[in-house]
Amino acid sequence: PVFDYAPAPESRSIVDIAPSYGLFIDGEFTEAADGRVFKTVSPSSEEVLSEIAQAGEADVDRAVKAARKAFQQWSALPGSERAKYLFRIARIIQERSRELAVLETLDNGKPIKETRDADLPLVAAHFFYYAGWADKLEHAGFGTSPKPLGVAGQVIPWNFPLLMLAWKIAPALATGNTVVLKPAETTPLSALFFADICRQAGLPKGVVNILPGYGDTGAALVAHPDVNKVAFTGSTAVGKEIAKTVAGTRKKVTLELGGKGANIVFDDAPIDQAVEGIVNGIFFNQGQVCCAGSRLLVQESIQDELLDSLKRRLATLRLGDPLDKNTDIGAINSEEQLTRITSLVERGEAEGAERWSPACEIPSAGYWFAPTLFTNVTQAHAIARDEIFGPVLSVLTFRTPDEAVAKANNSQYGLSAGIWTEKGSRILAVASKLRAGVIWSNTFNKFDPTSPFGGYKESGFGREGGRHGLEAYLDV
Ligand code: TXE
Repeated sequence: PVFDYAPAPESRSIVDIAPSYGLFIDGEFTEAADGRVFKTVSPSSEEVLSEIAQAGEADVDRAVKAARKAFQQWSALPGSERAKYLFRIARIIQERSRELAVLETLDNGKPIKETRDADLPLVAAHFFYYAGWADKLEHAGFGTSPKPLGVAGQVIPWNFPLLMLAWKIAPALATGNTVVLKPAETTPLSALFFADICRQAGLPKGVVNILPGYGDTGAALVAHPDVNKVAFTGSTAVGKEIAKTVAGTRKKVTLELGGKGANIVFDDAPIDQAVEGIVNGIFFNQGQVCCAGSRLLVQESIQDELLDSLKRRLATLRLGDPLDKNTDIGAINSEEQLTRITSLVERGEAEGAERWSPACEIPSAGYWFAPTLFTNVTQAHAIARDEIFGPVLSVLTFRTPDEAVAKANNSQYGLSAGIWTEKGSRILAVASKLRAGVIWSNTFNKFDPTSPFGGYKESGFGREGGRHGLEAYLDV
């Protein structure tokens, strides 16, 4: 075979591997060409977790060259061989999921309950799912012989560091592409741990390259002339810049950007279940979720009853140490993000909306924001239009299904929506009129690798996940 499985090195602990973290290029951890480093801190304590090599333009070039070289052989492997590597990676992720969950929680600030029970199982599931496609691409509905694009330049955010990595890397490798990925500057650790997993799985050198750094590193990667495909998840502002950079080149691009999801609750909805869905919709990951249900649209006749139950439920949420398995609300990922949330919330108050939070103790160190509810919100308010990306819910009301649809669609974004009602016919009627890439009914924030995900309008374009997610990495 072109590539033989390298013997798996002994599994090492986070403590052992942390000091050796560098850029991961051509199968090796290495320093940046200009020797630059940056620090990553724990958002819940502000302690420095690690000092990380910071990739510059020369490193981007080196990584793209390594990925180009590896592409020749990786793309020529039979799909069944590529599948073996992906299955192997998926299994190692499962075996090392406790270490990964702790590392992700330390670096991101999200509760261990979430990294352990949501992020990590989904990460492994994505690799298993796309491993299954690797030898069946002829049957994916894209013609008899779809071809990989080449080198994929991928830039990911900090809200689901490993999961976004899995969404990007698993389909790219399954389809025969090679990858250069830039994790977010505040959460590079789990991506580097993943690099170690690639080594452990014996993945051929250069197939996956990881370049920690800031926005300039991402910009250099996107602009590199030998990158064939750009995949980005992040802010709408940066997404637009990237679209400009790739315009006029032959690069393919997918953008997964912001959102302002409407969670629509009709008067016949089971209230307790809806309350759980609302809480999950906006307080999961401290609301730092692109498809968060950040606008609650409640039918006027049940507003009082629903808000009473919601407030009672919010009073039971536990905010604090993300490594405590009973914690519901962890830390905000960075000081910058906390500042953004705070300023939008202040704007909401200044515009006359009514602010409410349950009593809760905020730790003295770290970046924290209490669960927050805004009532008396109108569509003109900034907190009803702009993505807050924090644990802040804006409550609006409606009287008729048509009004609910009109309000839900009155957004520059179109990523997610939720519908709560006992009537199946109403779910179908309302869903068919909503301009949102994912619509949940009687649940929220449910993810599965088999389902495509992506946005309408300024939420981006292209789909990730499912069979559709293969297309972004293929010439068909
Ligand atoms: O995003 P950025 P930020 C939204 C959310 C949040 C806001 C700002 O509303 O409050 O964006 O977050 C890299 N070329 N979302 O500032 O800057 C950057 O290094 C190439 C929604 O963190 O877009 C990081 O790796 N890359 C979202 C990634 O882009 C560039 C998730 C995201 O950072 C770059 C995150 C450039 N010019 C934020 N500038 C979602 N859709 O889930 C930065 N980057």
